[in-house]
Amino acid sequence: MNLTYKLISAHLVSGELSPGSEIGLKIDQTLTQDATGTMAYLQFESMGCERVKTELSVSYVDHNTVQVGFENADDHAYLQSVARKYGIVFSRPGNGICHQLHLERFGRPGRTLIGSDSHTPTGGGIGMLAMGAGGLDVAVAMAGGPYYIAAPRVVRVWLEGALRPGVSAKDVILAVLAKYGSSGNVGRVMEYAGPGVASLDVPSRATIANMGTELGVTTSVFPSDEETRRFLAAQGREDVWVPLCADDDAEYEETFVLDLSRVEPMAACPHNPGNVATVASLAGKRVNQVLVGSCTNSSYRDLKTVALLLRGKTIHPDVSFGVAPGSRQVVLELMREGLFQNLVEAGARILENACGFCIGNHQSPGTNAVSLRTSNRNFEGRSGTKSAQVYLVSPETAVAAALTGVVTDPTALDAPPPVRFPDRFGIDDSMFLYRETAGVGVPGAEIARGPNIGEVPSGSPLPETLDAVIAIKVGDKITTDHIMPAGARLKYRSNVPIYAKYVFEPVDPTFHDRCLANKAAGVANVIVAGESYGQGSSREHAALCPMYLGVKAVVAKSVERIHAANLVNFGIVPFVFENPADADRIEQGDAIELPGVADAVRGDGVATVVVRRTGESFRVRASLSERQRGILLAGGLMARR
Ligand code: MIC
Ligand code: SF4
Repeated sequence: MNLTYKLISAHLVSGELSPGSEIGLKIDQTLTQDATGTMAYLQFESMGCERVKTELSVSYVDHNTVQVGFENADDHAYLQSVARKYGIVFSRPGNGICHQLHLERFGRPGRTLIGSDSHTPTGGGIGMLAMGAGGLDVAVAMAGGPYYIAAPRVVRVWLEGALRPGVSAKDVILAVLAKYGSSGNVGRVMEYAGPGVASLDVPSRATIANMGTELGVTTSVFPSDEETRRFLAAQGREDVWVPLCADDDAEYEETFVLDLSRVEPMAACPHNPGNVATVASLAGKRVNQVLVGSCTNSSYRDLKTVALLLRGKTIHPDVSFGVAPGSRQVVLELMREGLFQNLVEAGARILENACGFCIGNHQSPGTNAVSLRTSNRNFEGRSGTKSAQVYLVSPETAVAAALTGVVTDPTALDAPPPVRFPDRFGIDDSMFLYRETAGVGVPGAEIARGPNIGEVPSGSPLPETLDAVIAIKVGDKITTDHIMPAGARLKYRSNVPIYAKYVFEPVDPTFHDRCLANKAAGVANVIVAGESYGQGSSREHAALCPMYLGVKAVVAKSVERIHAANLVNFGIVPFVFENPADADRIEQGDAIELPGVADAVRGDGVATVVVRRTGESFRVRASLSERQRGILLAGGLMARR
């Protein structure tokens, strides 16, 4: 058996482990972050549980920490009070980024973890089966319910050799992205194996697993070995270590052999993480901004590398250079070693231990600026500046550009000294609250509900025949950042009627008004899209807010995994064209009818779309499990409960 199937088998509660069929998994741990967490906990509250039923649930505050206006602080207070009441550990704002912190302090090899954030697979770096999910699915898991996925096909990435100085884990995952692309990998798991694994420390493995998300896979998994034990021991948690690996004769869908010694510094070019080129091919391009941080590259390993490379140097005068550490532990350790000073002395702008720039919350680049970032997503406009050109690079490439002012291959500069890890990090968990009441809670404790905390809307049953208008028609690779922008709009996450005003804002700001007019006229809204609809974030608001606007179906060429699950949870049928060329037979504004749509959902998922303008019709299909059919007919999971 491969490692992925071993982890699944140990947690299987329903279904058959054959690729593509729906399986239910017991979930040991959950995590939430604030931007998706408020909705997840409102949903959890409505489930009437006295406390969480998982082994461990942690609520992190790392996304909305800029706090312009009262909304974010109200959300934080709500989250803190919910954590106390229901037995959830609460990570205070300033403690760090959820995935980095979870890896350091709570992750356990062999356990399942779901998180209301798409980069939850970071935990795969220590042999967890860790997956991103919508907030409602996390709420269900906290209430003791299983998490459902399609049993995956497993790709083996066989690593040989070792990385050259100046080349690091980010370059490895970009090389994997260059091979597999950022779409077409739904239903896969990437499992890393081979002699090269031992040469990668845990933070490097976590970087690779983290950005596996950009491939669109369900998760990525590394074995748990001596290196994992060393990492956990340095965290004072050696007791949770178990060895895990695939059997020698394990089966895979395919094997991709990657010789680490041949990996070159890579960059993902604007505006997609799958748009990969070598750094050497971009050398000489002028750079305006360099930012180090995000859950991909903000570990002790990464920031120490940056600090060592910057020792005694000064940032180029035309470059704005910022560093957002992944956790307080990283900062404290670098301070103890006298290295944090290197960053400040070099002229770095020290940013909060949080997502910050990665989610476009601040540090938006100037008009047409070139920004090199160590984060994982460079979708158009995500930085807050539509005309900006964002490149995703390793910390080594980031420093090279920050010092020279132009894109520079770091292997052409002085080699960075190897990073030595402490045998034991200075452990200070004081910014994690309620560990003593974890799993127990304080029943009866009061919940802090400021005016920004809205209600969770619930959907209406699917009608027998759907009378609808194509409210919008979009192209390929539409991300959840297009559908439901974050950045400056993030603070409305807890208030659906307000946040819904911004659905499709970057594509067509009139979408909201059109939808509400159709809804008022008793006509449903349908979204038509191309390949890989709903790439990127796990944010369920990209389904919840459209539901609020009366969207009942999406018809796309393909839909990404987490988004498809979120659509079902909120009563929106995720159809795909039987014949993708039919997308040309339908236009925005077309009135359409789907006769017998509820019967189709009850049955084989195949429905007919009749286009009133032309009188033509074509077929669409939704691949649904029995469970999903029930949810859709009821109008969503909340409507059914
Ligand atoms: C992101 O990187 O896009 C986010 C913000 O972390 C999202 C979650 C969200 O939208 O709150 C994610 O990746 O799931
Ligand atoms: Fe935060 Fe960026 Fe990671 Fe999302 S990708 S969790 S915004 S650091």
